[in-house]
Amino acid sequence: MAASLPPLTARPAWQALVAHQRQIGARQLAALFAEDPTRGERLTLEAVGIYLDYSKNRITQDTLVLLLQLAAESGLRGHIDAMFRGDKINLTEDRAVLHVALRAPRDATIFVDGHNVVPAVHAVQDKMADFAERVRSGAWRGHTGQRIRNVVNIGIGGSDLGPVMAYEALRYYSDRNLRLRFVSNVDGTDFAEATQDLEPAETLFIVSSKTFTTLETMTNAASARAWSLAGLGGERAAVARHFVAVSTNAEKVAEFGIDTANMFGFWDWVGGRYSLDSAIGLSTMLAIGPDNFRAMLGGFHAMDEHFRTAPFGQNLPVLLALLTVWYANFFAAQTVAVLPYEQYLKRFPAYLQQLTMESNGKHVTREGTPVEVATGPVYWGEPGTNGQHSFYQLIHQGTHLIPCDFIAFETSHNPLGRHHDILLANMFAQAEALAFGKTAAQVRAEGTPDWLVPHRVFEGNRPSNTLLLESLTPAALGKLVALYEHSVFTQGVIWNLDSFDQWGVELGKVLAQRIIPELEAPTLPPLGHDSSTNALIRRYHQKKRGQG
Ligand code: G6Q
Repeated sequence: MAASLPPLTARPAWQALVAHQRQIGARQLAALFAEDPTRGERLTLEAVGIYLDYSKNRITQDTLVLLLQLAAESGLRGHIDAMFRGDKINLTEDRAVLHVALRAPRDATIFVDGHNVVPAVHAVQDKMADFAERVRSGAWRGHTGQRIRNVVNIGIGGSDLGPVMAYEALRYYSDRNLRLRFVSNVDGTDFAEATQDLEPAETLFIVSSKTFTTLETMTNAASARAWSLAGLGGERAAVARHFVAVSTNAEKVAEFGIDTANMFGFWDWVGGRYSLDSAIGLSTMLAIGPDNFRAMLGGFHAMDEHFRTAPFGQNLPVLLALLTVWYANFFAAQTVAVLPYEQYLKRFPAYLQQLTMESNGKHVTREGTPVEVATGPVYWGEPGTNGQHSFYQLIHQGTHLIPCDFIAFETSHNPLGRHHDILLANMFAQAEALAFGKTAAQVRAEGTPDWLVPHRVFEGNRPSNTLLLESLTPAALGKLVALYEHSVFTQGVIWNLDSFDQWGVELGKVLAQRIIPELEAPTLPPLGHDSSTNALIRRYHQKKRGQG
């Protein structure tokens, strides 16, 4: 499919966009709004419960037409169909990419290698629900007969960021009798702090690892097992009551001492960063209960269907993706700020960092040739209004163009006095200030002395999207995550990337495996690294042995 397409920069729409950008790139948002008083209502899209206002982007109707043409010329329709059909679109790992199957309804059929995967997906979900109910009701007891009050998820990367983000996002729906903790870092501090106030007899560990070989997770799991056994009288049988696993690797799970009856499986066609709604979401389900978890999956599915069926001009993920490409490639914007005005979404930017950057941080195309243009931008952000008191300065007056995604909910789960109005007023105000700024004349008219005027000028013309949803329900979270998943997919299609591999994380892992024994050796072995690495290892080793 992709191989028969002309290279990206040779596509007619690309060339037209280059010319178009030269014409309209410097146009001011203020002028665009002045020309068309309906712009703020026209350049919006409402679908599956999400209202997207994209009017504050540096685009005209022609820009949209050309971007949509670029999507068509990039074969987006074919790529979407290929993903939903279960084709092995993760070329470098020869795998299907079917996170959409994880949220497909029971009666759907999705085939991988001639085999319908949907029944197995639902069998795992049912098993998770049964287990979650038992823990939540107190039917599942610890080794000494005590009720489970603490659940610690041990996992990293895709086996951590989704669960922790979803737990924080849906905390309002969580059972407050269960304390959820997340341990990811191999830094012993993470484990020590997460468990320092917990009772082993009341603590259940979920070891979440697709491969069950990840160094950090297996190191933390071993420490957890030792901690658990030490607190429970050292009986090996205790492990079965205090450890469950989420993995695709039954052999390794059994080797660790976890009863495979308490293992929740998934499949190689679920990428780590796309696994939140697989069994990797077990901690989320324990926290919010199976019904809420299923409602979240319903939200994901609603967005999947929207993405699969809506015409591209009315397709939320496609529009978001095309706008990202527009700024990344035609304005050389290197980053995107994601700014949720919702405290419960405090880990959402961190989650998106992995989703976006591990997916599209690539330097070669699917065919292995160097990319011709910049690919995945750096995603970052913090909840508003906190960010306003720190880095917004640079977004407003710095020299970098930083497109922003503002996200908010019309109602709050914690409607406290004036708080929500103040919160939303701030978000609307920030988008307004970014777009329209404040001219020198306006600043002067306020009586500002001349020497201070340049410092107080806001150039404006800084683009943003605003996403408004009604309330941060489980379904809303599912829709929001799927929106970004499919936006990332669409960007990857335009750039002709394999958005589903992550070879860039390998080299460091391999080098660490070589250095670990060097650090652990009682006497320093001969070192064969570069002089900087050698010196660092030598220094650490000497300090550790008290010789420094
Ligand atoms: C995500 C990556 C990566 C992965 C972790 C954990 O897409 O593949 O972040 O999730 O390395 O891997 P395991 O689940 O196998 O421990």
